[in-house]
Amino acid sequence: MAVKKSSKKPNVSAQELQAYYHDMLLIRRFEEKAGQLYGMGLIGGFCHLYIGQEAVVVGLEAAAKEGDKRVTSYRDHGHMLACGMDPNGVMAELTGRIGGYSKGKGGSMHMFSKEKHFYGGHGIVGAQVPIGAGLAFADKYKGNDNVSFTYFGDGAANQGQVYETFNMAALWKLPVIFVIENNQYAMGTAQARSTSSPDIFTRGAAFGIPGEAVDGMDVLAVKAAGDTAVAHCRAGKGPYILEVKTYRYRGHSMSDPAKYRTREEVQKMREEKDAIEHVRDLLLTGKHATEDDLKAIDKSIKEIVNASAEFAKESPEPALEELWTDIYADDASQTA
Ligand SMILES: Cc1ncc(C[n+]2csc(CCOP(=O)(O)OP(=O)(O)O)c2C)c(N)n1
Ligand SMILES: [Mg+2]
Repeated sequence: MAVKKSSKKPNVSAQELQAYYHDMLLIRRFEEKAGQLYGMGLIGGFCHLYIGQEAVVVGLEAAAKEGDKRVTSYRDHGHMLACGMDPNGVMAELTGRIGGYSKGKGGSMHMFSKEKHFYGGHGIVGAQVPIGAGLAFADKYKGNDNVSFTYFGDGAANQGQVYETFNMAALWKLPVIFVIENNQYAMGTAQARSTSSPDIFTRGAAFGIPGEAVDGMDVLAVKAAGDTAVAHCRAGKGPYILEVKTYRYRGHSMSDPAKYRTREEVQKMREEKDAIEHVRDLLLTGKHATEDDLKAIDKSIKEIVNASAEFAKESPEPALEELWTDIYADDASQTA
């Protein structure tokens, strides 16, 4: 059983690097806009921003193929955008409008896309972990080689259901990648105050599940680790754990004053470790893009994000009758 700290890096093309830059910046700008709309009172309820963690989901999506599944927690907007869901539909859901992915009835934490194989969006800490194993079970049962990316946090990694899931996933050799997004805090609690051992990636050892720790501020390292994990799962060898070390710049949710850490700590991460700046540097120093190319990417992203905000403001609120729809499934087909 391998438990190691990863330092592999893939060879990537200029196009791939530019795509990572684009996708990470789209998430960041989209979330900044969501933060603004929240401040203006246009988004109600919970809103957990992913800013700072963009390299995790973008690196792993680069290792995915059509038909792979993904499921995550409430900090989910980045995952939706990275797997190709429509920014308009995500933003309109945030503002509670009919044009949103759940017709405005789900909000930030409850969006889904069967087309993109995105299974939420879960507000209960750790609840998505057994669901991720269930998705992997379905693929194994059907006999394809798809994998399930099951994301959860460092805090969720202390939940009992995670270990029940590890047991079943190992026993049945399910193609599930357990992605622990270790952003160092669970709400206001630092990892050292809640977690008995710092190396969460070793937690599968008792079940024979290999794990590795990855620098989550380096999209290339994440992509390389994702490739390893995916190859393991597609080969029928069972589950794999990736502990991706990352950092969130904003509060736990929009209502968090973040008194449990210093401004200097956040500033230092932003200045020294920012994942988007890292790719920007790689693109410029490697002459894979010019300043003008990057400006053009920034401009196109701004247009997408502004359009999504406009769409989200203009889309009507759901009609009252929608209270009674989408409660029970009409079609419980086993073959879909
Ligand atoms: C079962 C359950 N317990 C407690 C909560 C309250 N809660 C919401 S988020 C959170 C912290 C989770 O931290 P982590 O797993 O590290 O994820 P992060 O927010 O850092 O992405 C807690 C305790 C909850 N939603 N569900
Ligand atoms: Mg956390």
